[in-house]
Amino acid sequence: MKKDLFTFDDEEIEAGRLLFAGPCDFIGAAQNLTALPPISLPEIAFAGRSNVGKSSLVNALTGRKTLARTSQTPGRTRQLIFFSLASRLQLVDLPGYGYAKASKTDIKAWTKLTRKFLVGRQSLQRMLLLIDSRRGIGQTDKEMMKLMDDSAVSWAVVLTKVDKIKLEQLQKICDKTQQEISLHVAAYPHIWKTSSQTGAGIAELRAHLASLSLPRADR
Ligand SMILES: Nc1nc2c(ncn2[C@@H]2O[C@H](COP(=O)(O)OP(=O)(O)OP(=O)(O)O)[C@@H](O)[C@H]2O)c(=O)[nH]1
Ligand SMILES: [Mg+2]
Repeated sequence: MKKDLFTFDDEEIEAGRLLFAGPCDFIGAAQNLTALPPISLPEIAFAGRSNVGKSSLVNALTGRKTLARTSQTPGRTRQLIFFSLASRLQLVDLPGYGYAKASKTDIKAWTKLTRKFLVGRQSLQRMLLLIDSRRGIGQTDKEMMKLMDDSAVSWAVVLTKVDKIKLEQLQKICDKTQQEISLHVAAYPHIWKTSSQTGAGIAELRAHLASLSLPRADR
């Protein structure tokens, strides 16, 4: 019998592995709403501050080192980038927010695009809000949470870079994050703890995302 919703048995872990080991195709990049690919598959979007590790997480999940472009320079991903996984699930790498050097015009354009995407994208199953486990939730993350709540989009926190902190620090940040998300109606109750570097938590996140995907065509 399953212990709880967030523990996965071997079969579920394998389903996740299989989905993410399958073909992964670049669908397109959009800088504005008219350039979005048509709605076709259930979608998962990766949001978070610049440099939090969104593109790295997409790469770690799909086991491809260079699928999503990562960089040392914050603010690298400036478009919404779409990938299709075995025609069963679409991943969307969003531009990061909170980049200190971004101009007001850039921030305005980003907020408008993200808001419109959140409100109008019926295929969006879940937003993953990435939080750097060393920094915790900041002001811009809170604004993002509000934006997602207001858009009635279901979202979940993924802590990133857990390889960089000690276990007790991780426990503390989890407790604090749990307190914050309990205030939000649209927040998923579980916090994912991941490292794109060591692979920690990646198999579980794959299993979870597989449960949101379309079933395999050969079933
Ligand atoms: N140690 C460690 N470093 C990581 C991890 N994930 C990402 N990084 C590093 O963090 C930096 C930023 O990672 P990206 O994946 O480009 O971040 P991003 O959120 O896509 O950034 P933007 O596209 O600018 O919004 C890179 O130097 C990565 O190598 C992790 O799990 N562990
Ligand atoms: Mg990126």
